[in-house]
Amino acid sequence: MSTQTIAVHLPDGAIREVPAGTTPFDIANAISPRLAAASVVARLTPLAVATEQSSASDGQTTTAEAAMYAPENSQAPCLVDLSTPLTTDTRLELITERDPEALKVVRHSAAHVLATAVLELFPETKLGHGPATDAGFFYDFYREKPFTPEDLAAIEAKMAEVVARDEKFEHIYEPREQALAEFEQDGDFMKTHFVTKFTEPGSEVSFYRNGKFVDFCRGPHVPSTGRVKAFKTMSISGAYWLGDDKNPQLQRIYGTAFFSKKDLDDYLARLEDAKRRDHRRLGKELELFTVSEEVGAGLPLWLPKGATIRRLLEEYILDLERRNGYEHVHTPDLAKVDLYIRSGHWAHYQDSMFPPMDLENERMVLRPMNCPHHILIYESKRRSYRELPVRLAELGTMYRYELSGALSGLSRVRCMTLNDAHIFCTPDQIKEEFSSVMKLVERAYRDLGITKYSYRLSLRDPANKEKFVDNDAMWELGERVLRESMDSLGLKYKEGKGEAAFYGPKVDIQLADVMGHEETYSTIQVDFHLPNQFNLEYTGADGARHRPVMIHRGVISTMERMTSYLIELYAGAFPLWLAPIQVGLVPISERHATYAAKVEAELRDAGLRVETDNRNEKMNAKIRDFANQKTPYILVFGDKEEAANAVSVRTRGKGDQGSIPLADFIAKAKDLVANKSAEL
Ligand code: TSB
Ligand code: ZN
Repeated sequence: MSTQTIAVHLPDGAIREVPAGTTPFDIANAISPRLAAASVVARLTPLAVATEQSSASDGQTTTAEAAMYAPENSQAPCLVDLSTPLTTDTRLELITERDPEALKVVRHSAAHVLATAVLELFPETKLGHGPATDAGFFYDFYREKPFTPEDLAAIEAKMAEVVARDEKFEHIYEPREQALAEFEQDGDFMKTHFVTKFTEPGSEVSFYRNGKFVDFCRGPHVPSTGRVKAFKTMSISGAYWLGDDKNPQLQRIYGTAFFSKKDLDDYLARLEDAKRRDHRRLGKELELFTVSEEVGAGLPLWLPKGATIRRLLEEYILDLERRNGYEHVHTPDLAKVDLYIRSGHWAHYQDSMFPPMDLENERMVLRPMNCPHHILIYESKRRSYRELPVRLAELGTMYRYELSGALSGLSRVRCMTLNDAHIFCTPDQIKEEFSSVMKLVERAYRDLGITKYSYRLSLRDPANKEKFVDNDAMWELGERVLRESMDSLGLKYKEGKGEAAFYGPKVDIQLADVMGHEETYSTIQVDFHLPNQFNLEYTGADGARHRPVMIHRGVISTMERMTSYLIELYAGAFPLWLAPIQVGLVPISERHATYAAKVEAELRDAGLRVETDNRNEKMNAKIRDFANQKTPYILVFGDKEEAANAVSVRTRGKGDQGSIPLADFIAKAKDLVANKSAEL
């Protein structure tokens, strides 16, 4: 061990001079044993070799560890084991359970614990790789016999033993050629592949050992298996080795891990909740939509009840727009390729478009966006400044070639109808228009019952010239306008680099599902590009020709995506105004069919959506079926109700409310619908 001294800079500004070889754990322990026990890993930022300190101490000895955590004089921070000997001057941060990166380390260590358990129970298994993921971890295994659910339970129990043994994670090195020879001899084809691919000939290869288990791995890891405190195996799925169906089929075991049992339990509860709300499952159960292999992936078919919800959304938003100065137009779903060459879609957005159709003497393409069509409507006559802003809106259907792996129920589809509008205005009008769109969004969210959302300022990635129009001045201006607009409304936002539209920056409104996964719903976009491409003009007060600015905006997103959100938000139990069937009628016996017809007619007349269950079934079975469909009101009636012109009301979530006059029920229901009430 060298007697050389190195300087370790701590986050509070303190500098500790310690002998080279001291570990982050030693330093934590010297500060306080409690800190040492709470630390999971350490973050090192090697100090520049060129700084006075490091050249003075000549702290450039490159050991294998140093090469791992400081490749080629890199000053990028990196995570290392608490047991890593420090060899150069460095900044050091001890990472405790509060740091989200620490969770990744725990999960990666949990993957090693999983592999340890699998090899102890099924020694013939060959190992693939086992990384941490956003939701936990997995490990890929090759074994001829598939793992059964009982095997999975046994593996989880064995993992608990490995954790209880509290084996140290030791970082070790082996010459590459020796490691390869051993893997090859054992038939470890996947490890052989990884070592060959990811390490250099002649190098020392990094491994981690806990107990008898050794894995090719760069780390870092928690100090010992005992630190994997709360974990669970989740599922098994199949995947071909290297994604090639000619290769052996692997079994991927998924698991998750947290710092505490409570965190794990919370996560599992959220997962259950997500399953209960899953719009794809509810879409089937409540007969809202279906997908057919014969039509194709990402092209859902709306069943009558789903189509009702969609129509209600459409009517709602068209009306809101009409009252806010929008003019509705209709334009076709396709156009000539040339239109998109001119707009820039062809150059920047082609990957998301379906390929063109070559016809007799023209090339047509399904539109991926509605903007060019609306631009041509703007252009269809001379425009004066007095008409601006011109707000052209349409429930515009568009087609995007989304990757098949990204498709999901109604939330990500390939044929979608957007609540779209393009506002053509003067530069002076941008902020005011921006603010009115924001107000529309807030109003719509209030009516739909959406309360949790966040704002994202979506910017271009200046390095990506393929995806974004190349015009620095234009991007800077758009970005400034959006920042100023958000600031003047006092709205906080995060930034998303590379999330802009190809023609300009946008403010996106993000909604998260139960698992915290975010998607963009509403969007407001500032565009100086398309008005230029199409030489758009208006006559100013000065009589001269000026160029308008475009604002692209969608208030309630696509009908598909918004419906998926509402299904999950309400777990299928829609507020009265959105429920496909608002009232279910249950005549107690056949004798009451005439009264049923009368009740149904009156409710329909009042604009309510009704269904009568005239089957020859028990009353309770009929009630149960309506309840399973999450019908807001179930009205039951027999002789007594008929004689009194009344109905017995069962309210969703509240149960039997007793008998009331039919007219009173109708008045109440109409009122709740008119107010878009969340309560029944
Ligand atoms: C707002 N030209 C603009 C428009 O004028 C535009 O198309 N913007 S967009 O590309 O951001 O799409 C608008 C919205 O459509 C998105 O914010 C998102 O909510 C929704 N959307 C996008 N792709 C899909 C998809 N594959 N499935 C369902 N909805 C989608
Ligand atoms: Zn647009």
